[in-house]
This record gives sequence, structure tokens and C-alpha cells, in this order.
Amino acid sequence: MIASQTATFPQGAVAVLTIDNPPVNGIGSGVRVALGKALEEAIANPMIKGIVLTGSGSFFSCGADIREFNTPKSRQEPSLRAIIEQLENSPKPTVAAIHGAALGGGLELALGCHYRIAQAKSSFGLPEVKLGILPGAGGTQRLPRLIGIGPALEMVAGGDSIDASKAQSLGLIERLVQTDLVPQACELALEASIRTEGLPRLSRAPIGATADSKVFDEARKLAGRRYRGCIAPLECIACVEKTLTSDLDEGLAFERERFQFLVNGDQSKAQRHLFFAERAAMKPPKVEAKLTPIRKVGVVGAGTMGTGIAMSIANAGISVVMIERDQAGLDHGWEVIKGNYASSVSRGKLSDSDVKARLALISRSLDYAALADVDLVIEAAFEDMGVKKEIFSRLDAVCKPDTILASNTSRLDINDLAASTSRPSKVIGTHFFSPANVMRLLEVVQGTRTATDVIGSLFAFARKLGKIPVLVGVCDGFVGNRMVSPYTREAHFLLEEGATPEQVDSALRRFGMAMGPLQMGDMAGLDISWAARKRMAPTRPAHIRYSKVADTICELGRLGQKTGAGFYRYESGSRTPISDPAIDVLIAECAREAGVERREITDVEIIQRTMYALVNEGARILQEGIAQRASDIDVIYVAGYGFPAFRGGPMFYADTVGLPEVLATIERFHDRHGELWAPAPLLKELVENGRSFADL
Ligand code: T1G
Repeated sequence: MIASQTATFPQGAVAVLTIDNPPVNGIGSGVRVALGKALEEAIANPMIKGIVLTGSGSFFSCGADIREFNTPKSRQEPSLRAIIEQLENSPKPTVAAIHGAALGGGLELALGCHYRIAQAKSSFGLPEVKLGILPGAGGTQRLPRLIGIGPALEMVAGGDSIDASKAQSLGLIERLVQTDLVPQACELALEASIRTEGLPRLSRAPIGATADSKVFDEARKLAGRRYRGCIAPLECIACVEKTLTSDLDEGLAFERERFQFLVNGDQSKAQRHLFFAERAAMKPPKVEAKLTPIRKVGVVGAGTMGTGIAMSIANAGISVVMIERDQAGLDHGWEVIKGNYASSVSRGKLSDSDVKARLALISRSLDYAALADVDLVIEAAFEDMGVKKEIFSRLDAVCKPDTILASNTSRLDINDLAASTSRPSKVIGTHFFSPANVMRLLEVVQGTRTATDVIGSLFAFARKLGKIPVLVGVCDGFVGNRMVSPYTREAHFLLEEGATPEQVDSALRRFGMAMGPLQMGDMAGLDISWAARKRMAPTRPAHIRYSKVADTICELGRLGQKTGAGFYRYESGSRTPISDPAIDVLIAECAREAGVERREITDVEIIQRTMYALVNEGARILQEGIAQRASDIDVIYVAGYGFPAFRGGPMFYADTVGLPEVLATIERFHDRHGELWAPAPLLKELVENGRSFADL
């Protein structure tokens, strides 16, 4: 847990304490006990002139062990705050020697030291706010005393890391070193041990230039935009604000009280659930066979998805060949890519040289022969099985035998596509989400004959792209889109029953969704789901309720933003939805034809009807084995569908409400609205056994 060594120099001996708790040097109870003891010994040892604290492996320390938060602590265990006070009150100089990353409690440990030096490639951050909590070991009180209120507010309430050069410019670290981190830290400790002026202790440092309240109001506005609906950022800001009116002890007490409030709240439990859920989802299946390294990729189709996918690959430094049917399509796709990169440059996100390097990785061709040496092809052509089969048979003929063939289809049958090739074990689905160069979610669709090493290769490839791969099975819509069908269906039914598009969308935005289902449909294009409904119409049972609202809107040529009107109107070039009375008339007419009596609809019902539709379908998906875990469904909805992280995802949200209540409500809907609301058997089984989705 803590390795203690003594480094001896002519000027004296230095105790080097190394946090050794792989993989991230988390500061769990074992580390705290061992570190407290090692510090006590070093301070008591008259031979020791100074103390250096460092970390083993790749990180200094990435903070407290998140798994311990809601578990009771034994009295013997020193708190992280106690350890930090031990470092700060040490009569001997303490120096943090930082490499890799100092995050959360790891950075707070370093702030307790008298000095901090770091390797050039290290990073520093207080990401607690992204877990729905705040730096609970003095970070909100010491950091402003070191780097000033403004930069401290940004780090504490934003949660983003800064690099070593930024840290040095802010005064967060005294020295930047290329090599010999620990020896240079020892040297600094020995130099400090003979200085006559007192050791720098942040708890006694005055707050720099007092910021006026405007900076806090600004920070609250920014937090409201970036973390809409989250309470942690506001608590972070309040703690930093406290430094202006309180001494350290009062500030620490306030920080502690607000930390406890947050760590016991639903929002933080949801966000910590997602932290581990994401990591569980991204774990590839156990594979014996060797993985295929993906060094060169073909993308067939230079439309919206194809260009986004090609950019995502080039952004990861992997070369990509983009294929289209005709030169016009290829040129248009190339212009779209250059335009996207140009806007990243204008927003300061990328430099011209970055863009040049990425564009150099993207080649274009009309000839499939250009795919002869690629390791993976991602087909992103028109969403039609016939078109895809024709492409796959050409790929099968041209590509190397071990080339993986993937389709970006959002709902078609991968097994059917695989059967049309000579290499079904190499066929898989890679469902990217638009815009593919931005959205992190990637549904990896496993066909019944897809080999596990192909899945493993795709997971490794997805991680290189910075994506969150989630393994799903084959069904219409896989996981995300399959669940969005009943969610949207209920939104349309609610319109017929009396709600307006604004009421449905604003209720769900207040719930925390990035966008309501009707505005989302207008943005994605109403024609996509219209085509799916028309495809399924022949097999739709006549006795099942069906809303004609969306079809009627599409039949008027109102396909969403791209046609200037859908559920809402859009002024030319604007994406701002404007309520359209013509739609209210259309909905009332559909309701009359369907014999639906309109009534007052409450926001509570809107949330229940849409959210529980997601949960019920999610339970079915779990039961059918289309998703491996309930938490995978949560990751899919938060990373791909704008579900609020502070609610943890649809399945975690259902657990938070309580499955008995969810089931009782679904049974009420079943009685009132018919078989579309038949409760999923798994949901009934969980309630009967007093279990929750978290137990799966
Ligand atoms: N606690 C517990 N487990 C952690 C952990 C943590 N803080 N950080 C990582 N892990 C596990 C992770 O679940 C995975 O486990 C393995 O380590 C590798 O992680 C008092 C209250 C550091 C950037 O928020 O951001 O300090 O899946 O896959 O991609 O004020 O881990 O292998 O079983 O992510 O190289 C604040 C969280 C805590 C940092 C490395 N700190 N960690 O990324 O590896 S709260 C954080 C990360 C706190 C104080 C407060 C990343 C990473 P498994 P990984 P990676």
C-alpha cells in the first residue's frame, strides 16, 4: 500500500513514501492507514530531514476509492483530511512528486504538501463534480488559496483536468521536470529543510484578490448550462465562495457538510453507478484467439454517418479509405469533412496542423479494390437490406480473408447480412450515433456467428476511437432504438390524449432529458422512423392501438428541421422549434378519428408513460439476453440518447423510484391502455423476489 524508502544525500536523508495501490493508486482505507503510519515514523525520525510523497505505476494518485463512499468507516482509519493535515503540519518539508495524474483526493494530498513538483506530461484535476460530489478533503479551500478564486472555481465546478504547463503557470506546482522526478523532489525537500522562513502551508495562506460576487454568478450560470439539473456544481461553487467569508476551519466544516449532503444523495449515487457501469460495459469478452489489429479501415458511404465515422477514425490516427458510388457523392462527403474540421479550428478545438494530419489519413475512392488491404470495413450506406447485401458481397470478394466486415445499420438483422457472405464469423454491427465524430456511444452488435476475437478486436478499436463500446444482440433496433420506439409511441399517444408537443417535450426536459422526443424526431428527421413504421405496417396487429399523428405529419411533407417543419415550425436556417397551431388541429383530428377522448394530461403522467415504457422494454431486452446487464442499458441511454447522468439511466432510475411502484403503475397503464403495457415478466419476477435491476 505504501512503500517507504530512505534516500540519503550529503545534506541529509529524505523519506520517500510511494503510494502503491494499482491500478490508479486509489486512496482507500488501507492506503490511509499505512500512509498515516509512515508519515508519523518519518516525522519522528531525527535522521529524516524531509519527506517526498509519490505514486507507483502510471499515476501519482487518482483520488479516494469511490467504492468506499457509502460504506461505514472504522474509527481506527484516519480520514484523508487527517492525512492531509499531517502532511501540512509536518515540521519537516513535504514535497509531492507527481507523474501521470493527480486527481481528486490525489490532488488534495498534493495540496497538503508544502511543495509540488511534476513531470512534464502529468495532469491535475478535481473531477468529483462529475461524480455528483465535491472535493471533500479540503480541495475547495486550499486550491483557491494557491491559484486564486477564478482558476480554482473553473477546476472545482468544471471538473476538467489541466496539463502540467497550465498547472505551473497557475502556481499549482513549483517545478516541472523531464526526468529524475523523485531525486529532484528530494533535493527540493533538502533545500527547504535549511531555509529559515517557515514552510508554506496553504491553510494559512490568505485568499488572493477577492473576486466580486459576479465571478460566482457567472460560474453558476456556466454550471447551469453545462451540468443542467445537477446540484453538485452549485455546491462546489458555494464552497469556494465560502473562502471569502470564513477561515479555513469554518470552510472545511462547510465543505464537509456539503460533501456529506451530496454523497448521500440520489444524484451522486446515479453518477457513481454510471462511472462503474461504463467500465463494466467497455470490458471486452474473454478471448483466447489473437485479436486483429485495426491499422487501416474502409468506410463505404460518404453520407452523414460515413463522413462522421471516417473523421472519428482519422481523429484516432488510423488511416481510412472512404468509398462512394459516384464522384459527386464522394466530393460532397469530402467537403463535409473539411467543413467540420474548419469549424473545429474556428472554435479553437483543433489547430491547422492537427487538421492537416487528419485529412492526410483519409483517402477516397470509387473503386472497391482500394479496400483490398484494409483490416476492417464499416458499411454506412442506405438503410436497406438489399443495398447492404450487395455491398457486403462485393466486400467479401475484394477484402482479405481476415478483414472484419461491419455494418453501421441502426436496426437491420446482422445475422441475415452475415449469411450473405462467405465469412459470417467476421461480420458484426457497429452502430455509431450521429454525429459519429462526436457521440461516444457505439453499440457493437454481435451476430449469432460473430467470433469472440472479432468482438474483442472491435472493442479495442472502439477504445482507440475514444468510444464507449457496448455489446448488444440482434433484434429490431438492438437496444437503444428498440427502446426508443415505445418511448416515442407513448409521446404520440399523449398528444392524441390531450398534451401538446411543447408540454411533452418541456416535461421531459425538466426531467433532465437533453431534448424531448418530438423535438428529437424533428432533428433526426421524421422520415427515418416513418420508413420503419411503413416497413412494419404489414405485420402490425390490427387490434393494437396505433397513432397516426406522426404519419399524418410526414404525409404533409413535414419531415422535421430539414424541411422547415415537423411537430414544430422552424424559421429558415434556425433549429429553434416554434409551436405550430396547425399541428394542434392535426392532432385533435387524429384523436377524433381514433375515437380518443382528450383530457388534461399532467407532467407526472408524461414522465411515467415515457420513462416506464423505456423501463418495461429494457426489462424485456434483458430477459431476451439482447443486453448483458441492466447497467449497459443505462450507459446506452446516457451516452447515446441524452438521458440525464444524474438519474443514472432508465434502469437505475426505476430502481431509485422502486420497482414495486414502477410495476404497479405499469399495471394501471395495462388496465387502461391495453396490451402494449403488458408488464415485462422479468419486472414482475424482480418485484416478487424483492430484487432490483442492480441485483442482476
Ligand atoms: N475509485 C475506485 N476505483 C477506481 C477509481 C476510483 N477513484 N478510479 C479508477 N478506478 C478503477 C476503475 O473502476 C477500473 O476498475 C480501474 O480502476 C481502472 O480505471 C476525497 C471524494 C484515473 C483517468 O474521479 O477518471 O477523490 O474496471 O478503466 O482508463 O475529494 O480511472 O479495472 O475493475 O478508468 O486508465 C476522484 C476516477 C474520486 C478519478 C484512469 N477521482 N478515475 O483511467 O482506467 S473522489 C476520480 C478516472 C475523491 C476526494 C474525493 C480514471 C483514470 P476495473 P479506468 P483508465
